This record gives sequence, C-alpha cells and structure tokens, in this order.
Amino acid sequence: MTDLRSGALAALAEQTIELPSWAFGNSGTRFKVFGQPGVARDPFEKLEDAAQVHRYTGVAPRVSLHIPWDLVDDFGKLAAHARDLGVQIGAINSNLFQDDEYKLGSLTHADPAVRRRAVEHHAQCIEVMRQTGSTDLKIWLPDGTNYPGQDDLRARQDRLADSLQQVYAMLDPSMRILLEYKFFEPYFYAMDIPDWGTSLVHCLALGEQATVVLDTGHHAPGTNIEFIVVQLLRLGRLGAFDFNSRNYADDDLIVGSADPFQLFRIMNEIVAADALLGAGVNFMLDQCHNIEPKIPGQIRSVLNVQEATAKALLVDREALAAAQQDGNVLGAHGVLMDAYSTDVRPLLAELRGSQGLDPDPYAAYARSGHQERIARERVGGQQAGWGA
Ligand code: PSV
Ligand code: MN
Repeated sequence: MTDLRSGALAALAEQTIELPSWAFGNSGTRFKVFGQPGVARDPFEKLEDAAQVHRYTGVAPRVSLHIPWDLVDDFGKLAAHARDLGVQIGAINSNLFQDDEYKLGSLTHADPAVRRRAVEHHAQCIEVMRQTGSTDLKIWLPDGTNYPGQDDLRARQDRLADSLQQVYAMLDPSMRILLEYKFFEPYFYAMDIPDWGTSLVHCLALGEQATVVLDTGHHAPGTNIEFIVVQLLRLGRLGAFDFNSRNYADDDLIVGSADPFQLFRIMNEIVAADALLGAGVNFMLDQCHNIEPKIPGQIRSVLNVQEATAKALLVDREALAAAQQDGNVLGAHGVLMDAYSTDVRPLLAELRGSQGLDPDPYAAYARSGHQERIARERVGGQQAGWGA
C-alpha cells in the first residue's frame, strides 16, 4: 500500500490536463445564453482565467484554442502572454460548423470549391500552430446528412478521405491530427464520422501522425467507453480525450459530475496500459459552464479528473491480476471497487502541500478575490462567447 501510495504521488505530480479557451467565454443552449460578470473579452483574458486554474491546481498548464473564436492579430504575442502567465498553448481546434457554405458539408461537400475552402482553413490553423508552438490539430467534423438519400454516404467518405489527406500533407513532422467523432448533431440521420471506428479507419489511412480523440459526451447512452479506450490504446491511436459529462445529449457538463465511476473506469484503463504519462495521450477538457461560474467550474473539473486518476493509481494491480487469473470474479471486482471507494482527497492534499499549493484549490481560489476583481475590472467591451 505504501508503494502504491508513493507511486501514485509521483505519477500525480507529473499529470497534466488541458483546458479549453471556450470554457471561459459565455455559453448556453439554443434557448438562452446567460452572461456572467467578469467574463473574458478576448483570448488574452481567457488565458488569464485559465492561468488561475493552473495556479491553484498545478495540473493545468495548457490551453486549447478554437479558430476563429480565438483569432488574434499576433499569435506570437498571445503565446508570449501565455508563457508570462505560466501556461502554454495546446491543441488548435478548427471550426467547420459556422459558415453558411458548410450547410451541406465541409470536408465532405460535393462541391470541390467548398472542400478546398475547408482544407484551406486547416492551413490557417497549422500556421497558428507554428506561431504558438502547438503540435495538436484537432478536427471535429460536423458534416452529415438529415435524410436517407440526401447524399451518397460512400461518396462522402471518399471525399472526406481525400480532404483529410490534403490536410495531413500540410503537417510538420512534429504535428499530429486529433480526429474527433460524434454520433449525432448537428445532423441526425448520418454523421460522416459518427464513431471511433470511422475515425480510426481514416487515421490508419492517413498515417502515424493521425490519432483519434475521444469526447466522452459523443456516444449513445450505455456505451462502454473504457472498452474504446482499451482498443485505441492497443493500436497506439488514442491521441486525446475531450472530457465532459453527459446525461442526455452532448451536454458538455463538468466531467465526472454525472458518473464519476465511469471516469474512474476510463482512467483505470489508462493507468493499466501505462498511458498516463509519456504515451501521447492529451487529457483535454471540452466543456461549457452555462450556469455556474467558469473558473471555479474548471477547477472542479480538473479536481474530478485528478481524483479519478488517483483512485486508478491506487488499484492493486498484482492482486487484481491474481484474482483474474484465478477466475475469482467477485475478488477481482472487489479489488477495483476498493480503489474506487478510497477517499483520495487527503492524498491529493498531501501532493499539493509538497508542491507549495493550497490543499483545497477550490476554496483557495474563492478566497483569492480574483472573481470579484474581474467582475469589477472587466467592464465595457464585448464578452467572449461561443462563436466570438
Ligand atoms: C463538438 O460537439 C465538440 O465536441 C468539438 O470538440 C468542438 O470543437 C467543441 O465541441 C466545441 O465546443
Ligand atoms: Mn469535443
């Protein structure tokens, strides 16, 4: 147990979680966006907010950007600003879903001119990567059809493969594509990358620099997500997570809030495969805080991932393997549940203590007065939002 504990502490000290810039802008549903006082007005202020999360948790040193939501005149300046704040730019997300031309598709569109435009957008994103030092190009393909017969499903796959090939050819050797999937929305008959299998098929055709990104909110209810994690890890193609929590659709709620046990099961497979550190898996959040304050919402999310990881690190793998080998069904299950039932908060408090951090990041941020300060100071201008 002492060995497990010290091993867990060492691994937790190295763990990193990437924050999404859009978590710090206003967001909502198609019914209403609720503005909040003090919300960031530009990408520079979003980075300042993200840096607060890192300051109090110590595990969130990178921020993903979304283009064009985070377009600035000088990305070198934005990257330098991030460095000054003690963070760095992470994945660059392309956007293929907010342009009238993309109504019937982007990388899959029947019109070569629209496809060319969608490919060119990735050239722009790759340029942003060069200027910010980012190595991950995240592509979520919002393409799909609403009605049977609306378009030729196979032709769309062929066009997609061709477009992706063009994007892939533009990558620098240090860069990779993270290809996301989603089973429905914004189209409801057939998405063009609805599942991990389709994403993987395209990644395999592209080459080693293409990996799958698993958004935990993008599956049908009841899907065994940890099984997908296992398969992608076996093939060396799990590039990243977009962590969030869902009850019904793509809810983008705080990771681990609805089903902390699912998050534990996912992290358990990561730890079992020794993929927590140095295995090329980028642990990102993809969330929106519609009704709760954003910086505390991100802190809570980071803590949830950290707690699930700590529990996974405490699984007695020797005892588990022995019970599995013996066919001891309940014994093996019990080993897993023992780890899940452990209160890891004291362990994490000890970790933070050793790092010079407050043992309770959430309370420390609340006490800092930062939230009140930004509410006071960030007046005027246009608050950032989903799409701005
Ligand atoms: C799409 O639902 C998605 O999960 C993609 O990752 C987008 O980039 C992100 O959400 C935007 O919030
Ligand atoms: Mn996502």
